[in-house]
Amino acid sequence: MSVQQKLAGKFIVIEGLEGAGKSTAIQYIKNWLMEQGIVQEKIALTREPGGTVLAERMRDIVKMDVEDEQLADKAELLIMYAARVQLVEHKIKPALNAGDVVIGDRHNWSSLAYQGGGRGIDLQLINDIKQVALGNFKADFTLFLDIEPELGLARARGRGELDRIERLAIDFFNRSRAVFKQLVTNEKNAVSIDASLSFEQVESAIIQQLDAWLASL
Ligand code: T5A
Repeated sequence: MSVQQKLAGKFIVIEGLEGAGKSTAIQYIKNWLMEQGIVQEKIALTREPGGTVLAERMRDIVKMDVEDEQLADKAELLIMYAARVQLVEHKIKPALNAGDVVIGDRHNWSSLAYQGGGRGIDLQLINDIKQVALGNFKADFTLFLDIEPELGLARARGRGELDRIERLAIDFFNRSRAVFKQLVTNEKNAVSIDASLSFEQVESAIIQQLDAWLASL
């Protein structure tokens, strides 16, 4: 089987805290795919929450500040899954079925980390919601960019104003990070990358991990 055939229909996800460098890493993954002979038209990029017209509206809701009304934690969780179902059903699955490679900027682990670890919602409840919403659908390969929350938030701050979630206390992100770390330990098709390193070092670690994953297919 050719490399292009091996990669066709694969869903690669990048996860991590704010400012870990996910958007930057997506470009590295895209370049690597093109070096493997995947043409640009066969590479689809998604972001969560978002990625469809309705899911982008839901993204606006979770990011917005409303005076005198807090978004309840479980409402936040359900919006994340509503947006995810829209994206998976309308964008990701059709692209994978057409043989495209999809690179996802965040996916299911973000809900476990942020709403589970950060907000303290029972992880089993989240897994149950995931099962109802998406069944067994999951990433083929996950790259977790691991970063100290302080450093990630400093990078995010350098980019502009922090949003409703980014302004939460550092402990929230420490709890989220702990869940990400647990998830990467338990999943065989996932790797952790030290995102505190330089651009060049992160890029070379990502390429090394992608090469190893490709060799395993
Ligand atoms: N959320 C999301 C949930 O709570 N539950 C969920 O289920 C889901 C899906 C989404 C928000 O929603 C939450 C999490 C988030 O709070 P978002 O905008 O998609 O928001 O995600 P963010 O993580 O906030 O996106 P960021 O743009 O902040 O982070 P990235 O993409 O990880 O970082 P990036 O690549 O933009 O880089 C940030 C800055 O750091 C620099 C870059 O140049 C940039 O300026 N940088 C580096 N600097 C030095 N060395 C490196 N190696 C660097 N790599 C990048």
